[in-house]
Amino acid sequence: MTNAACPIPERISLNYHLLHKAKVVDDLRHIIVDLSRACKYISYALQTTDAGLNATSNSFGEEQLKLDVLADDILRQYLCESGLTSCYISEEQQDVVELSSDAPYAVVFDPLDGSSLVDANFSIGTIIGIFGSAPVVGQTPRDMVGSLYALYGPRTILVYSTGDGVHEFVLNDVGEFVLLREFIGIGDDAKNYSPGNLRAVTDNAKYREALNHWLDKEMTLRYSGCMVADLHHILSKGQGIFTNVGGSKYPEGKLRLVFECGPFAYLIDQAGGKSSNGMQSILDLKITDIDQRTPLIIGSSNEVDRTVNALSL
Ligand code: FBP
Repeated sequence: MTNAACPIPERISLNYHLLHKAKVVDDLRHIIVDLSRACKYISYALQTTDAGLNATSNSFGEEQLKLDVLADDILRQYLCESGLTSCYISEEQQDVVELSSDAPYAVVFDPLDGSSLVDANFSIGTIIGIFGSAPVVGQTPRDMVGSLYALYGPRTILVYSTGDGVHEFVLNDVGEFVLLREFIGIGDDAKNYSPGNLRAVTDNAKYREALNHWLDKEMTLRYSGCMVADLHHILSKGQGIFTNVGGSKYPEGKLRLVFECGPFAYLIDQAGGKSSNGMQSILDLKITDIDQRTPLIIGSSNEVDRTVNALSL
């Protein structure tokens, strides 16, 4: 709605974009704005809280950093405040957390992806997926109504899609996410590669062959150990391939379907890229368990196809 009283603002806020560009229903706009507020507070916490290990551990037996626990709690607070969340699944919670059964959305998230890197001051992030109904188990990532991530680096970035392109925002000096780029695209061919779970090459000969192909082609290695940063790099450069496939330590690869691979498969697909578990699109994988892992090959579509053939999973 623009008229003399409401001209298009100079800086496009996340709320404005959701209302006037993505044109999503009010409830979806509100929960995304609430989630962006949570990410803003996580960003501030990273800058102001020490990164010491907490005494607790999560359901996967991983030691929880204070910041893991804090990020999880901030997201819970904002989901409760939204009044729009029926339940949520978090990497830091053992089971589905029920909030209000008559609320419209089920939310999945990794509150602090790459948290083991925080003491090295690497960029880390938050990954969030939004389903239009519960239960999440039994659905596929393609059933999501939106996906977003925050990247806590030199600048705090938020990227979202609700099914009409991928759009990037930056947290400004007065604490508002303002539009940086709309309709981010990924080209079909890759020049950069991000090979995760590289320990697997010792017993996965086809992964070693894939790695050798990238080395022989003198492609550019870009890998930080944080999925959010590494996939944001692909979106920022408009090309690249990211992999995390199985070996003896992680037979299905290290990454979880529900709150890591699914939300990124949604975003990368919306940007014109592709994802696969080696046999089919990540988007079409049925969610059978909240902590199921899946091999992930994602990024520029031609390189995904070539790598899937090379791995012939
Ligand atoms: P956490 O969510 O426990 O941090 O693990 C996920 C992750 O850190 C991803 O962000 C990253 O892509 C991957 O693990 C790194 O795996 P690897 O160390 O095997 O390369």
